[in-house]
Amino acid sequence: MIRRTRFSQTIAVVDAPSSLGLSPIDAGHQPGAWRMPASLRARNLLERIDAVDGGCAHPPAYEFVVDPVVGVRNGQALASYSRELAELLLQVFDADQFPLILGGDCAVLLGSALALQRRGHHGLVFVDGHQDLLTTESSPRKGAAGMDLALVCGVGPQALTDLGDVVPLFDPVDVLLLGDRSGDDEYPGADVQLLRSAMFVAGLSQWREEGIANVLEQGLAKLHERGVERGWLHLDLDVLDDDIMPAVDSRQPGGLKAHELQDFLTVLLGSGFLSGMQLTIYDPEKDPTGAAGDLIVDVVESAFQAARTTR
Ligand SMILES: [Mn+2]
Repeated sequence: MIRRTRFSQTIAVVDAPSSLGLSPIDAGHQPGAWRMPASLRARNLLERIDAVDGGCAHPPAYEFVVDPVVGVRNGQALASYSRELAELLLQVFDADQFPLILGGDCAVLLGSALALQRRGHHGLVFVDGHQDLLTTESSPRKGAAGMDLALVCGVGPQALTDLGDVVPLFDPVDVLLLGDRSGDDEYPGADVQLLRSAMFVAGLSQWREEGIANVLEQGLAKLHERGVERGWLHLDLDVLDDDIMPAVDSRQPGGLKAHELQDFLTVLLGSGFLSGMQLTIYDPEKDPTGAAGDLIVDVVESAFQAARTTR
């Protein structure tokens, strides 16, 4: 059985308003994911989850051409930004608070992973509608937001894999890859297939067939056997159904219902496993009615509330 403890840590919201990992859809226009932190804060997120302000890691200027040295968009900027975000996160850990990072695109994972590595052996619960296992060879758009999982597991250009004291930042054996509905074929290459084969994988259909509590129990048991007692949650909001979360970079049909994500969050937050978490990819510019942004804050608020009252 999954451990059930009452979530009692102080949450510190950390802004990571970065679109550095995305490619521009409209020429000359920076993708709007960087607007997510301000958009969620304007909905009183901090008050609603009783969080403190953990500050902001401001990204360098967004460039519209692919970094010629790294072969990834904003490659060198991302390397320096990841170090800055990691420093901010380490301050939150030192204060014994629970960081909730508001991205930004999925490449903010590099900063989180770097900070976690400095705090011991951690697992990664990677919840995403995609696998983010693209490489400079397989990615047509050359955006790190499609490569982030490969990068933190050590596959990719050295400028973005060799950020810390040890490579990789996460051992793929310590990764739970959950909720994908894009399929393995989207991520060619023997190197990333090897990574995936080491991971605990449960895509959207398995999540539903087995039930998320069972899936999580198996995944956390695997990590427990390896001596991994703490971990990080990466939550790309594109894991949600396109009908309720169309305000994302890479849309695809289907996905989780809001209550399914909320149940998952409640179980995981109540398990005591998490050292912190991040929310990524919501783009307020693609949410003219504001309904998708409202939904995010509702789900997060309900999940923390339930985890705080779990007995
Ligand atoms: Mn993603």
